[in-house]
Amino acid sequence: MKRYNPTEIEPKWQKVWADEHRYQAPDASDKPKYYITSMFPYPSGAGMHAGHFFEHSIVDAEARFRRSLGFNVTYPMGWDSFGLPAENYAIKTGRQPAETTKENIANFKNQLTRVGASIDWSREINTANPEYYKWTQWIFTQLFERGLAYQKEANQWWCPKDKTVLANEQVVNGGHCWRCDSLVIKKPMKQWFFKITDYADALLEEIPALDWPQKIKTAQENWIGRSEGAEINYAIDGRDDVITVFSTRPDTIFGATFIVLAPEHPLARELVSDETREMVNAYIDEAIKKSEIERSSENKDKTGVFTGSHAINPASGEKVQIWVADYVLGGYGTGAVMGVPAHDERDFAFAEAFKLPVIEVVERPDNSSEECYHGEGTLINSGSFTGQASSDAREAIVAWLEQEGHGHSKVTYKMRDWLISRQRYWGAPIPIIHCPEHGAVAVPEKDLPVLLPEVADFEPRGDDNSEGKSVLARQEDWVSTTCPDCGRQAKRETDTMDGYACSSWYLLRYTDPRNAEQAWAPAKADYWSPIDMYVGGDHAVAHLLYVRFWNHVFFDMKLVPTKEPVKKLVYHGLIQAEDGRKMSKSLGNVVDPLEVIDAGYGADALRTFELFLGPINENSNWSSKGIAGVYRFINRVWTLTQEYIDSNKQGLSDARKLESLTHATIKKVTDDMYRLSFNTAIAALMEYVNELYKLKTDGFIEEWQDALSTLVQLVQPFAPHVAAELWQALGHDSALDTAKWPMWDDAKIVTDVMTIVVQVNGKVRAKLEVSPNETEGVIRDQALADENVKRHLTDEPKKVIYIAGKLVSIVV
Ligand code: ANZ
Repeated sequence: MKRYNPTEIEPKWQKVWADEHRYQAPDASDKPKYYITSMFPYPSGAGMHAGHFFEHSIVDAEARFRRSLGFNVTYPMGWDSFGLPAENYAIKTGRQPAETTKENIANFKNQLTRVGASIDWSREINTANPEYYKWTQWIFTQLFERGLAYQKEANQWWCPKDKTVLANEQVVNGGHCWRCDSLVIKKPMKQWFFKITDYADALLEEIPALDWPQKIKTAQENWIGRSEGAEINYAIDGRDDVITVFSTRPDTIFGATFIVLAPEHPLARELVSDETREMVNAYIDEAIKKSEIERSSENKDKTGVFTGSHAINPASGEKVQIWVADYVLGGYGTGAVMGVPAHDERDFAFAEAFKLPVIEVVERPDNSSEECYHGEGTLINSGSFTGQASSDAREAIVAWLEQEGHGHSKVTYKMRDWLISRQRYWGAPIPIIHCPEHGAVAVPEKDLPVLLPEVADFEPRGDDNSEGKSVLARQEDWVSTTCPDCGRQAKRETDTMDGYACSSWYLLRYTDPRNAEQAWAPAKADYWSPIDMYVGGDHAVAHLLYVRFWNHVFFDMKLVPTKEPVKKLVYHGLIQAEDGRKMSKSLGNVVDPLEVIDAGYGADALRTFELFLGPINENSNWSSKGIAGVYRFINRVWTLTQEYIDSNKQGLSDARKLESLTHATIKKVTDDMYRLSFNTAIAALMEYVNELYKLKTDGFIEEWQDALSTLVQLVQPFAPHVAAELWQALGHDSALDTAKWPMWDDAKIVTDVMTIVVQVNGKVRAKLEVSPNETEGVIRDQALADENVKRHLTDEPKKVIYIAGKLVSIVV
């Protein structure tokens, strides 16, 4: 008998698949399409570790499953190669990013090939390739023409070490750079932004209908952070101008006893008197250095300074003090608030600290003991509005303010416009030319791409260049150009685009990756969009929001068929090291997948093992024992099949039982596959193999051909190489990839009953009669639904343990 030798069969099948372009999907087919991929990697120097392979094991199992269900499946792959990580890696190794990126890609590609992923390589893309970034630039110009890309001077987070501007989400751990952990500072600079706020409502509206994990949908909602309220003008005592505040509780206006300006507020330094000037300026200088997270932390002691000026509460007519305090943020609302200490906790803490008056204006319920009641109730101390319910008064007060010219209703968003420009080398140059006559002019399509020049020295050096521009500013020949409108001497924009721009449309480029005339042909996007399943395991809130934003814009441009780009999103857990910690080079606990494969386990065992570890959305730990166990399982599949092939098929095993077992397994595995419950599908296959070994003692018969062919088909999504080999060995001429997923027939599943005892806290409370093929979930549900069991469930069950075929034990 032939021995199982993955080292021999895996490269053989990988070659067949590559030579025959087996996984190349046509752009038209009478089959329904299925577009699946994972969030594309940035090709780092470290390569992928076994944890990264988890993602591809998931995507590939699903891709192979869908293929055999009869879908036209594409599983494309590409490289997110522009951006800081690649550039920093190149700087660290003292080499050109173009060169190191190329090497890293080759390494990643080899790894993915060795794991047997059924990738449609005809669609491979690389965001740092001019053929690709030409279109990233083109999209920029389209956004620019639509007023969705603009430049403005803004205080930006600046990392003094990486010498680049950072977006809010790249400032972490209370004011540190996400890449190098240096303390970041604020610096005023002219920056490019995409106007994502124009799409805030549209993006919010579509969230409920998305087939995405709730956790991620909530994160998107919070990021957008829609607040309904009002802008209210407070006249400044002794001046002609006003302070506009944003409040979500205009109904509490009679309780507004002070005004607070953010340190960044343009009036903060102006409303001072000779006595307060020095203190206010010193306070502001300190405050603007702090991070927003630090400033808005709930339990931080409130700090602030009185400006010396007063404002008039438009409702009560009372004079109130104007303060500057860092708990009010410059970039949110209007950067000014009305302080209502009786009903807002932050204002309450502030009033306590500085002995400011507190006026209750919403009646609190009798049982409320909070110092500061922030709920709804009947208005008190509120002039003619006294006696109204606060929720009704909200509208009435805004209507009154509007009538009197003191304010209007207003919707505000937490989300800011997307800061896109980077002062770094390794990115797509922003396709703009600055003309002394015409200002910022988009580079015409015929002149795209604006090639990133090759430069010997690409290290950022903020010091020789006080404005903190990218190294492109040093390439004088490149910078100097002519205006596309008037032909006069002009200068190129020297900022590059944030890597998020490249990754915001790659899913569409996969639909038409070689198009030299267009970013993609709308007809191809019509066929493939939206993506049916998108798999990721990172905190991808920003990425997912940007992908959605661009797709909404493309929808408005009639370039894509749907507003939303991603139908189903799957979020997977991490495979951690054997020690339970995250795999990381610095901890020395990284498992190299190629080493595992080369050690003789093979890719099939590696993939199957990773999916067997647990539910895909949970974290699990690597286990060297575990992989040995899974290897044994695959070996048993091999041996059983080879023994059957070598046998005379004249045995006496029970054909009916064999068929029943097979059909029950198809049913269970198919159901699990649809639910992406790969670990239970693999467990069912192991169980099936155990049962087959028992039956085998009576000797093989011809009917085993079907049973083993089915086994091989069901194993294929997890262990495609051994499956392909055994499929051929079983005498099938056609490729396993094109074979139809097996169907079960309920009539063929023998339903003798088994009795399951149900215990509650150790006492027998029921006996269930169930089919031996019944799934665990159904048996548990039946146990919990039993009338007598329910009577003894005094509380929510703490634990429900199922011992297969015997017992359900409920602990309350
Ligand atoms: C008066 C008031 C009374 C408020 C009350 C709340 C409760 P969200 O839900 O986050 O939008 N606010 C407005 N602008 C601010 C800024 N730049 N920095 C810090 N706080 C700011 O919260 C809106 C509320 O947060 C606004 O409503 C304002 O306080 C405060 F019983 O106004 B409120």
